[in-house]
Amino acid sequence: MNYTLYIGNKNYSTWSMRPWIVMKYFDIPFNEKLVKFDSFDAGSLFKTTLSSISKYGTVPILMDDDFVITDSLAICEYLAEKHPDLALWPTDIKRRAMARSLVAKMHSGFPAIRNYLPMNIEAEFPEVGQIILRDHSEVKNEIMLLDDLLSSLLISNTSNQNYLFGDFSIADGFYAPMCLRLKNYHIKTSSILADYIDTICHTKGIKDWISEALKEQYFVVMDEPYRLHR
Ligand SMILES: N[C@@H](CCC(=O)N[C@@H](CS)C(=O)NCC(=O)O)C(=O)O
Repeated sequence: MNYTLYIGNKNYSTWSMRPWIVMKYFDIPFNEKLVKFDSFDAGSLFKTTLSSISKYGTVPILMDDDFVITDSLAICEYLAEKHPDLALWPTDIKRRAMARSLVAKMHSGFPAIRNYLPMNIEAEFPEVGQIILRDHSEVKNEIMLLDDLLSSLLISNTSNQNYLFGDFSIADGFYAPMCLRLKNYHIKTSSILADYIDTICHTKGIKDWISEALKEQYFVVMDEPYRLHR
């Protein structure tokens, strides 16, 4: 087993962040290949670099020797099966089903939060957060649902670990980028969720992703068209 994980810019790429932090948290060794975003046009450097590896044209991509897996969730499921000793999912069957439901919700849901509050780890946007909440009730509604889903799990947690299902799992890996969005746009949450966001920001692996995102010395014009420098 020889893993290589292809990812996008750490500052922006929520999808890349998920398997990366899961692998770091569980000490699964891998080589990292960062393919910088320039644009997502067919002729972009990003797309042409990926085209020799996968037809899907997105990151993350995991290679296990020469076997290619695309999609953050498929990658995490593959890793969970390859490393059954590591409990990447909760060990109890019902809690595992709950964790998978929650991850499925993140994988295909929360479109308004994704659209209006893109992850940008090195920036703080308190005013933008307020304007988005004022003008887009769909964002507000999704944040209320998110808070409700996560805090009801956290409040019933009897473990001494402050993660969604007690010990850190793939579910936390999937919700970590959401925590960083809420933090950077200064979105007010319940105190239970605020504590969880703090735990996430200080979690092994996630701390490294954040500090490496802060060190990236470039910004992406398609993401921040009005920016002049970083
Ligand atoms: N469902 C995919 C989504 C991956 C995805 O959209 N990645 C973005 C970067 S964060 C990408 O590569 N976008 C290129 C494009 O949309 O053409 C996953 O979970 O891996």
